[in-house]
Amino acid sequence: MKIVVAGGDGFCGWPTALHLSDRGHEVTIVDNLVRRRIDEELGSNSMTPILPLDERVAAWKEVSGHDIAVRIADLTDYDAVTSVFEDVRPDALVHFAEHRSAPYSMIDREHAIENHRNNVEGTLNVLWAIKDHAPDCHLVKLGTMGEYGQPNIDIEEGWIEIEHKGRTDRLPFPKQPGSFYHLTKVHDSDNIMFACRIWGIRATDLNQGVVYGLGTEQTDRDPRLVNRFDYDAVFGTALNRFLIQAAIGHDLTVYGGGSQTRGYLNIADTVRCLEIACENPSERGEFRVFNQFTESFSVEELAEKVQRVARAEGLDAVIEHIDNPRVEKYDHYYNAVNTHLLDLGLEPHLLTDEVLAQILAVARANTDRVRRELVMPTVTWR
Ligand code: NAD
Ligand code: USQ
Repeated sequence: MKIVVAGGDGFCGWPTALHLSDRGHEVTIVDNLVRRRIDEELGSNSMTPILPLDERVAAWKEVSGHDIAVRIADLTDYDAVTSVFEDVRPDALVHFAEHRSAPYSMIDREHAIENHRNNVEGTLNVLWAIKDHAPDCHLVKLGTMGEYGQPNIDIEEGWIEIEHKGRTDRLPFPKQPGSFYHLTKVHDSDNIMFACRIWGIRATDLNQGVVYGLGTEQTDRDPRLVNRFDYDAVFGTALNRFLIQAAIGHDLTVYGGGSQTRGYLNIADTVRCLEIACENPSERGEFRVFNQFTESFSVEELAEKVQRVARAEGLDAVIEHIDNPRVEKYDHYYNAVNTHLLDLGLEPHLLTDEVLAQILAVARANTDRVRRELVMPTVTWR
């Protein structure tokens, strides 16, 4: 298949582009490199030294023999988006190309608006371009489990059957997101669902949980293919941060009570989920939702797992409960359905001590690159 990977220079997009290319798909990466510019804005960096995009792609060609085309383009530039569709004529567009950090969206009014502009406008452009230039193209869009929030009922995959005053309907599952970033995903989902209904577009919304790890079968083939590994308090995510904190001798930063529970998955499963979604397209007019995570944990459980594995290697890994910079629920019910991807063949990489030890080893090999002043959170929700 001809597949565009928008956001293909990012943490999920780069290994997905390699994985799809390795499986024989004709891959084009579209990225405006804004994530690298945000590193400059925040004074942050990937813990792993990542090469410029053109050099990464050249290294992949050398290692695998496969070409990946690159278009430096911004999804909020409609002319650029339409020219991608006209030139590539993709069967599927995998859409990772958004600002993805909840704290980044909560820095101030300007960042909240920029998050909405970038994410909602970019996705609207993609929808209009599919309608006008590639009506059969399957949009595979990254949403997030955080769209649902933490309701006191089971979380279904996008839709829920409701009986109300003697009548029933299949309705979009209620959304209670926890940041302005997560809200952009809700707006995207609504826009995509509407476009499917009125224009007959085919789309899959992948409500992904928090991704951990960094390596996949493809990125591990050569050091030049290494994935980015965020550890700072703005872009770093819980489990990866705990592992890096253990590696540098920093206390593990559990926010507040620690009972906040989320769905998680290994980056090795992210790339496989994207392959499954692309190779099993939704029908024309269908807005399909998959909950893309494999296991659920509280942040306290994650910190305890990291502590156990780190202590076995002689590291301190003290768990510290710090004031929660966010506004979020503790001790909440959490039970989300995730059967669609499993039914289509996903075989999860589960969070074992061995997996944790492998990620910790990469973190320990790169401690000299960590800027310790970026580890404690500074952005608050209040
Ligand atoms: P990332 O920030 O590492 O990568 C995003 C990429 O998109 C970057 O390379 C960036 O330069 C590019 N981009 C952003 N806006 C763009 C635009 N307007 N035009 C072109 N390129 C643009 O993020 P990630 O962790 O790889 O996440 C990818 C997607 O998956 C996001 O949509 C995110 O919301 C979603 N997601 C991520 C996680 C996670 O834990 N990382 C979990 C659930 C969902
Ligand atoms: N947390 C800590 N300590 C830390 C960092 C986070 O306790 O040092 C807690 C947070 O308070 C939260 C949980 O860990 O309760 C998850 O936070 P996170 O920063 O790991 O992830 P989140 O902000 O939810 O965002 C990440 C990605 C985002 C994606 C989302 C999936 O950055 O792109 O959409 O995971 S989900 O959580 O399912 O919405």
